[in-house]
Amino acid sequence: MPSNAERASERVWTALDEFRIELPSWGFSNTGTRFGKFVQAAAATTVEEKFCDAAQVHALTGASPTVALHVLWDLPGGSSDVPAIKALEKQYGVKAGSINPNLFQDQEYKYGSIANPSSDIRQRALTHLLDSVEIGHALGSRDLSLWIADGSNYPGTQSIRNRIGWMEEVLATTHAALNENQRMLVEYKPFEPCFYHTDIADWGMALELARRAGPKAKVLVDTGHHYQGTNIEQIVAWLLHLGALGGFHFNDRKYADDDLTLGSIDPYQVFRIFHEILNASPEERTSIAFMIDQSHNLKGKVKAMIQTVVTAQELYAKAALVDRELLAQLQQGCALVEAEECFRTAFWQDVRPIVREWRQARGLPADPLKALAESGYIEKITRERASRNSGAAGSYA
Ligand code: AFD
Ligand code: MN
Ligand code: MN
Repeated sequence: MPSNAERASERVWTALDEFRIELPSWGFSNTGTRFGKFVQAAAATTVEEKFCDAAQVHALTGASPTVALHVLWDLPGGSSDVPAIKALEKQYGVKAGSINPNLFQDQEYKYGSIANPSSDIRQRALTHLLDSVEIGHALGSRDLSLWIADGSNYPGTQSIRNRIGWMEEVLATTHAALNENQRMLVEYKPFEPCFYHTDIADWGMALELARRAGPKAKVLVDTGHHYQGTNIEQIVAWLLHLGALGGFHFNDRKYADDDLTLGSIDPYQVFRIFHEILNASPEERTSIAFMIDQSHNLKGKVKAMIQTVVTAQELYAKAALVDRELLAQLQQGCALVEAEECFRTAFWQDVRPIVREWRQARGLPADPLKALAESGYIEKITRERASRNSGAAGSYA
């Protein structure tokens, strides 16, 4: 009969074996805030360099075999760029993951995209969405990841109600174009870039829009897209219960959508979210997309991405330590302190030794950040890319 410690160790190894988290292509290129951008010499300036960096992160962590693509930035030629992406997949050994349409930066989207009062602009947005569905289909990607930045800045300037109906129409038409292996993930965000109302502002709006679009539409939870104090793990439990959780964009925040490193501000919250996921059935878990959505404005891009994946693995390992059978009994019996101790003791445990052991058993470096430092990869890409990143010339994506 295995001891409790052996059972816990087995849960951690199983969890680490299943854990996958997708990398954002935009996390490797120069980004900034609305106040400016600090250009990094080693930042990726082409989609090939993004694949190269993603492949380095996956090689050192073993947990990131896919990279999310932003259609306008990574496939500026649309579907005609698919062969080039397929060649990069083959060359670097990481695959295209979720496809992210871009309905937030072109001038005609000033008053919105799929919620714009102009039917012509809504049609233009729909065409981009349908092109993105086609790109996803051609690349064999499962998820179309929709972030709609639409909204308004002042009361009375737009009909919130009319905009709902316009979004429903476009999302339903987009859903109808999905093939049997595709899904569309509807992301929500309370504010920014709009500051009075955002058309898809919370999980309830995203849920209802997804439901009305069709059965292949699910909700995407970006951990940075909630007001202060929101109980995100409760939202996760509800979406799991409703079969509506498509996945996550992971990052951390102190104040707003800060896109900080996952777990850097509130690791206990990530642990609680991961506990809800590990408490779900294996079938539910396979349908949940774990994706990083962060901008590393000051940290080195590749180093920050490896730090993020390592942190995610450690927090997932902590959540796996929870003896969920015992916890369920304690919760059922309302043994409050015992249940809390059963739960939080797992969070306090230092899992780095067991994660290092797992890494070595899987042929991975025990310390991915140390391995990166010793690899000379950062020095190499700095030499190769510095001239293209000089001054403000650094590309946004
Ligand atoms: C920004 C948005 C949103 C979106 C991401 C990628 O806030 O999170 O998912 O860009 O387009 O972070
Ligand atoms: Mn996001
Ligand atoms: Mn965001």
